Amino acid sequence: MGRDFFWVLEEALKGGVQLVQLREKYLSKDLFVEKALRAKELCETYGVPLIINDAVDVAHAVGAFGLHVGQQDLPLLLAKEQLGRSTPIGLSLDHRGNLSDPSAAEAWYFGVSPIFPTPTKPDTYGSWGLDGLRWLREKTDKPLVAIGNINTGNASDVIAQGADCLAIVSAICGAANPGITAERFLREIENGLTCR
Ligand code: TZP
Ligand code: MG
Repeated sequence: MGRDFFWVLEEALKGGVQLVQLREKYLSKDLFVEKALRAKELCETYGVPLIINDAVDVAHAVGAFGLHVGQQDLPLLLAKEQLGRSTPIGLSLDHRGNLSDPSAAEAWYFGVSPIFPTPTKPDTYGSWGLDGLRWLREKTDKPLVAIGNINTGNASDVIAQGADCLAIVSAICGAANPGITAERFLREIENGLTCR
């Protein structure tokens, strides 16, 4: 039995999480909107922006800060037309070739997806690894959000190799104390920055 989502979210926010992305692949639009509205309200209490994954209609309905799309989702350029040019949209890059796609030029940030193989999302194209992340860092100045099996043991390396942001599911949501774990991640980010 999972723990209450909003409890985990609030603990993580108290621990210092600075950006939240809500990813719901199996909820109806109505339930997604309901959850997103509550999440947005909670995030706002902590001054944290909410990004909606792969649901332009939900992002629009709740007035989310931004949207995230993957390579298999609604094309970024279409999402941009629907949301308006000022809404930030992030794009997952599955491999090096995605960087030269027209949509990449329009992305606000790149999800580096995944950095390491992860049981949370087994159906990935492959994984970037730290070498791939370094390659990407040299090719673009856009913010790089690393995702995939990031934990407190590898977070500082991922930052040291050029990631600007860490997107974390299991290591925070599955932690006994999500807040303390979020604080630990912030310290690891600091450690990683000193290694650059
Ligand atoms: N996209 C690439 S990896 C991933 C997603 C949604 C899941 C990351 O989850 P975890 O548990 O932090 O490895
Ligand atoms: Mg997707």
